[in-house]
Amino acid sequence: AGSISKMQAGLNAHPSLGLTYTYGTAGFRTSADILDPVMFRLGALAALRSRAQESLPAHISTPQVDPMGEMLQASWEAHAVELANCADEQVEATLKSIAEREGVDMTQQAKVMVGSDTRKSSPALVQAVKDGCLAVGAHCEDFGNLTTPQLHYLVRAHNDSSFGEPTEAGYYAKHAAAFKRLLAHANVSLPIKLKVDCANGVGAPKFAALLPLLAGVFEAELCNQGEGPLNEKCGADYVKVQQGAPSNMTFEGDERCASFDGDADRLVYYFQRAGQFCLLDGDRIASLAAGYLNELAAAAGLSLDLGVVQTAYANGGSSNFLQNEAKVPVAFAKTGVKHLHHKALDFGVGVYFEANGHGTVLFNDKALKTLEKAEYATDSARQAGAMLGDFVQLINQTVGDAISDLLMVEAILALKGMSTEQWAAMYNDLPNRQLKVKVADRTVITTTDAERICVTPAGLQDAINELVEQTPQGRSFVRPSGTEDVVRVYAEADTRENADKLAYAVANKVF
Ligand code: 16G
Repeated sequence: AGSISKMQAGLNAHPSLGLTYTYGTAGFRTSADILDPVMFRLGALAALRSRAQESLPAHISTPQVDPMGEMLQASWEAHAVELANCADEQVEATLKSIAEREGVDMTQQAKVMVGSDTRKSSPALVQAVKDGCLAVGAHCEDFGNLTTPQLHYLVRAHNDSSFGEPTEAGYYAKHAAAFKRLLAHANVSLPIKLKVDCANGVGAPKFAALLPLLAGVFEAELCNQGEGPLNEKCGADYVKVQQGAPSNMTFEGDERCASFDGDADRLVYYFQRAGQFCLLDGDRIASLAAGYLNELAAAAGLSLDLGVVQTAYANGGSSNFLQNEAKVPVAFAKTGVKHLHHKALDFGVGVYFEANGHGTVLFNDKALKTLEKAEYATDSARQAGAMLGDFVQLINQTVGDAISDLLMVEAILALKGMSTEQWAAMYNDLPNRQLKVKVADRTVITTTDAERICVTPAGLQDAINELVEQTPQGRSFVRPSGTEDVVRVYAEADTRENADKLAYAVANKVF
């Protein structure tokens, strides 16, 4: 009876608004004003998820996360939708039914870890999650403000002590130590200096908290630290889509700059070349990382089976470079981190990045065993092997992490003695254009082959093929967005003019 009254109290405090919620890419994506009942129910669901994994904590931010710090399993996404949309009177029965279907023992202990960002809406949403946990008798630990990847790290470290200390301080210590061990091998003048646009998000205070641990080795000047609205005219997405600098940031010459996005899971770089803005996106980060980690593996005499996972948005220039020049296998996955992450685990070392700057590098069990058991013939091979081990520590393998990815890029550039200009010269991007098209029902568009081919409506792919054939180095695809009510169009070609022309012609076929 006690738990029933707690549930009822929770439902009274977080009543249904009678709305229908859909689960987009990795989360319920809608206005914070209407998320209160959803977060209450997700708190209860996360407790069940935790129980399903024998008391391993699960965590919640709007994207839900599994106990090993990875994205929520697909079957549980369906449970989340069912629970978010049932009537208040049905919440308890729905939870019971999900528990039965998943074979969850409701008497098991449960723990939920929750983090939030700097937005005004956060405290109320966190309270709703806590009440949801309380309603089903689960323990909820509130970590306060965190970047999304920090929360993934904490969940993983909590469940796997070999991963790191399960505290925020542990996150900083682990990454700073690995970075400094790597930098000890670099022949560059220190400290390395960088300007970082923090998108007015939670990345600002969190990155600032790391910097003292890197004193003397690395310095960053932070902009957009929260004085304006989140992601407004700043942040990784703005910079990538506008192909221009964020506001409130000035830079000169070849000064190297980076942008996080609002929750610090995306990273892009940029600088100026002869007064021209020059973007280094997720494809560039993947190419840099894949090339260098392959060099280290070769120097260590190890075969680690490294590959890169890209999405349809990867610039053709990068895919060509990787496959034909760097001789790295490239696999393609659908947009959305969980698809790339999954595919990356097929490789020993799976480098996955979306062009928008979201990604990481995964070392699978086989690769980790190879590293652990390696016997080295020479000191330099041993050193290369140790450095690979340091990259395993430096890279947040739970999910793309702007802070950890930034340190990885800086370490590689320093170790290679490579300038920003040289990094940008690895290959040339094909000019490209992205458009969004509003249609009555975007679900009529379905795709296959990692979203590169359109299956329905009939005839659309033929029309795209025809336009692409008329365009030198042309490539184009359309897909329904997973986060907005639009259809997205991508086109690339030999010139900016041709890329624009192709994109608009394809967009016209979508109507
Ligand atoms: C989400 C995805 C991101 C993807 C984007 C595409 C996660 C954690 N995030 O933000 O990876 O690039 O959606 O959005 O998976 P779209 O479907 O609207 O183009």
